[in-house]
Amino acid sequence: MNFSSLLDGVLTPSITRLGGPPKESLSVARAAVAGLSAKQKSLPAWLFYDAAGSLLFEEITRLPEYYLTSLEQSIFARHAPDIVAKAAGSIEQPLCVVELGAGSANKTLTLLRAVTIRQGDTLYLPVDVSEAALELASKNVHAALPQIEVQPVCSNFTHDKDLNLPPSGRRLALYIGSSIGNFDPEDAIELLGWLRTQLQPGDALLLGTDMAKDVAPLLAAYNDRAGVTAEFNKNILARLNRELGANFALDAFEHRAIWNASQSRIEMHLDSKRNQMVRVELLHRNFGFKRGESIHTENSYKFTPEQVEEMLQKSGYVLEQSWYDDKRWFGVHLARVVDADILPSDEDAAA
Ligand code: AVJ
Repeated sequence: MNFSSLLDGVLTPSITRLGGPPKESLSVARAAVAGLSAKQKSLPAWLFYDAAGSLLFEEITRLPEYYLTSLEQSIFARHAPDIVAKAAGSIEQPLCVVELGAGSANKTLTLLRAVTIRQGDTLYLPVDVSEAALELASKNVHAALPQIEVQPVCSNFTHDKDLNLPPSGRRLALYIGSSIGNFDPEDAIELLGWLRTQLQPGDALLLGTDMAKDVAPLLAAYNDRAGVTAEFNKNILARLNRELGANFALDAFEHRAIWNASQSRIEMHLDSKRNQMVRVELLHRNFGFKRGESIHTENSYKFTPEQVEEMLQKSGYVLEQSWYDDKRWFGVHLARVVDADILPSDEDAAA
């Protein structure tokens, strides 16, 4: 196999890159082999977000059916000053803001504005796997709030060891947009637990979660009438065509989004419309699909307030306050990093 041409990335010097140059295409190849060889075929949801997929997701956030982004934004619009004040607490030190999966940072501007109103300026560290997204984030934040110092960090934060956050001062970590919903419960706790190791007691985490609700609006949000979500879903196959020399016929697969009640999650699948064989040139492999056989591409968990509290507590935080929209469809939760000494031990938990 020869991936060398695909691995040549131009490094942007102003961006801190953790874990060396991206072995992006190697990861894509590995994920494709593993996922397409399994009995229940699957592809990991992070594969959605290449340049085309990121644009499609932006388009999804503007769809009338996709309430998540607009409701979260409405919560920020209404409560940002309160959220920031609670995050800072009684402490006089300025807050520094670190954001996991920052993307273009457009959805963060309301919160950042509230921070600057409170303390004049701030250090903002957007963390993202995509360098293109980080460059956009720097531009967007600089244009809207020039007093903010932006220090982008290019990292796949699910794998990298250390974010190297500034050692002093109180930090506000952001993980918004219900991105946490893409992880199975155990993995979500592992991720938030890792984030906690990057923070200090007293630091704050602001977590956005889509809440459990009637099935109808959930299904509508992932089966939009304009078909953008279907295109977003199929982009995962288009990406394998582009990057791995696969020959997926996009019209031979059908977008399917269903509600899995027992797991409290939306699942997205791509169903093969017929018996077919797909060649993936760079893997030197063929993959057979039966008619109706699915590739499971995403889980999007929906939470009760109790589940949010439990997830945070198991990851080493204490939930301090939640803010909701009027329908309680979306929640924004402020949690505090607790001292390791006061965490319940395994024995306590077992007792
Ligand atoms: C970015 C993970 C929050 O799960 O709703 C949108 C991704 N998938 N439409 C979500 C997504 C289908 C989105 N998250």
